[in-house]
Amino acid sequence: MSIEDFHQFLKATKASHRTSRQIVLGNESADLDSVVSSLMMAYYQNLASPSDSIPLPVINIPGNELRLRADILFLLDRLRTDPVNLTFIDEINLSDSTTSHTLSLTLVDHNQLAPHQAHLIKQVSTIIDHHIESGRYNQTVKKATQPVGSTATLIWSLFAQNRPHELDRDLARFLLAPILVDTTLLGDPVKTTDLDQEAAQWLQAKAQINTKVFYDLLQAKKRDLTHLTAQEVLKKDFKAWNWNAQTGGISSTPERVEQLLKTKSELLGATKKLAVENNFDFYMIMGSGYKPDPCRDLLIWCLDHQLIERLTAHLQKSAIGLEKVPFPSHKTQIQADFYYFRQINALFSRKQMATELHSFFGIN
Ligand SMILES: [Mn+2]
Repeated sequence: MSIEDFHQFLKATKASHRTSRQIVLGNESADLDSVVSSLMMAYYQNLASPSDSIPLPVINIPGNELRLRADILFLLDRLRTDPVNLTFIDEINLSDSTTSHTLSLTLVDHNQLAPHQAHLIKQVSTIIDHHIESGRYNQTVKKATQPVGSTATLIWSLFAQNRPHELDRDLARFLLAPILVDTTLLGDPVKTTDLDQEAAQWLQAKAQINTKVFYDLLQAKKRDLTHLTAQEVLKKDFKAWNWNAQTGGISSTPERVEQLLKTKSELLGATKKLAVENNFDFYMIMGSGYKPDPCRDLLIWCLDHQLIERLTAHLQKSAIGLEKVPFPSHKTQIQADFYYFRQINALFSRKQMATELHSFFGIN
């Protein structure tokens, strides 16, 4: 089997995307892991059940936002995969009440639907994911969830166990990319598990690639924010949640907020705009960088002063840890309803932060 079969498969999914009822849905941040995993999961389902209708991988962002994800474009290009054969969430209609009951959804790289997709919960039939389970599905939902470094590791495991020969050099590179990026070249002590190591080793043997060079190229693409506006930086890696009584979101950025403010002076305005547009009670920007060691800072927008007091007290006591530090004022002064912190444990990313928020706000 070769990459050409995969390309033919994508072409076929695109040709029938308007009528497809079997959807393989990635998460709304549409990061490298989510995109690779939804494409490869749909491909796997098709190989495993060729007589069923073709599963449609759906990238859970509007098509015009793919250009914000240079690492994904780079990887697709290396595989000679034409983005024109990808299907984005704005190209299909999941909300048509006359037909939505006939949908069958596989959730990839998330197990809780985004707030604006929460009405589709009854259509979820399968979940493959590495986030903490929200546990809101009944037992008929087929689940493969495990707290590994990336969902791509779990997809690899499906292929390795059942269809190892379908992964050629190019598809091995495709699956390897998110595993390397999400585990920081298998060096992140919080995220990397034995299964990630095993997956990477198996894939490396097929991929015939210098993994360090490959990783550095992907990271450089991911971290380059030069040509993006503040709003695009926030939308590049964005997730929202509905909790019991609150709604909120987190944008992750590969630069510290302190650095970003130097080049994107409209950052505070763009943050507030996105928060208001989404009716958020709370919106957090998680900045990350190296100085030279990993470090993170947080910018939080919140209108409710009591809520932010209680929340930050909770986070201060958690394993993540917060320290209130002066706002780095370059040209911009901090505005009312904004709060700025240094994150004490810089190894904890949005995945762990979301877990803390779920326990603080109570899962919906
Ligand atoms: Mn992931």
